[in-house]
Amino acid sequence: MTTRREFFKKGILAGAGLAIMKTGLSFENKKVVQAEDLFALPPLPYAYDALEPFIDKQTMEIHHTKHHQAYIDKLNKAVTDAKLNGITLEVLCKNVSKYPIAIRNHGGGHYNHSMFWNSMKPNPGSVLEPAKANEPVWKIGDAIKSTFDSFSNFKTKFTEKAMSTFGSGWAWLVINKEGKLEIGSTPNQDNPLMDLAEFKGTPIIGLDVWEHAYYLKYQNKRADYVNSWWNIVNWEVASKRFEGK
Ligand code: MN3
Repeated sequence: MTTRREFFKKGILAGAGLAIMKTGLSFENKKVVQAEDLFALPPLPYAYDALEPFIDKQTMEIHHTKHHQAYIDKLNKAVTDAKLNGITLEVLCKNVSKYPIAIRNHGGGHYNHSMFWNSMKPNPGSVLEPAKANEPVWKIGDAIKSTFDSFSNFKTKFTEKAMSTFGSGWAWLVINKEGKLEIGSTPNQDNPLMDLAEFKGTPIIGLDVWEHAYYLKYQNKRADYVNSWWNIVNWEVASKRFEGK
């Protein structure tokens, strides 16, 4: 089995001679992204088909290798043009109002997708054996229950937010400045870390509601995609983020 570190080293070796990247990615231990030069596509923590039947292999592959890669390529160009090489993704988001719009769009795109991949996990099921119910436990489970009365109520509210996000954007569960869980959304590739965002906080989970995230399998039926996504939310990772780990 190739670990993420080994995978990453191989990526570096493949790019040897280009002298481009030294990028680490770990939402789990709060480092988010450390970029000393330019950004690189983080490997998925599972196979492209691992989220079937909820998100199909083709969507995952295109979303990761084409959409996410395009945000990174354009971000690297924008960072280089603005002579911001070495900036971390988190610092970039928190000060985004000072930078060109390309940095907002593509830096947000890189942050949001990196977080999105890590917010999901496989939960395979079949006609004979349905996927396991995926309810949050750990500290995030307790916090959701105390804030929203029940997981079911939270799910309804989050789903409504995802459904009412007009056009392309993201639905989020964050810790707000009062230290409470809160549901909100951001347009385009904005996120709640951004200084110019209307909805601010520390992201715990984010759901991509751009059509490219679901159109191949679900066409215009965003509700079916959102309902499926609940099966594959990685609550363990969400709880670690919530606990500041
Ligand atoms: Mn996307």
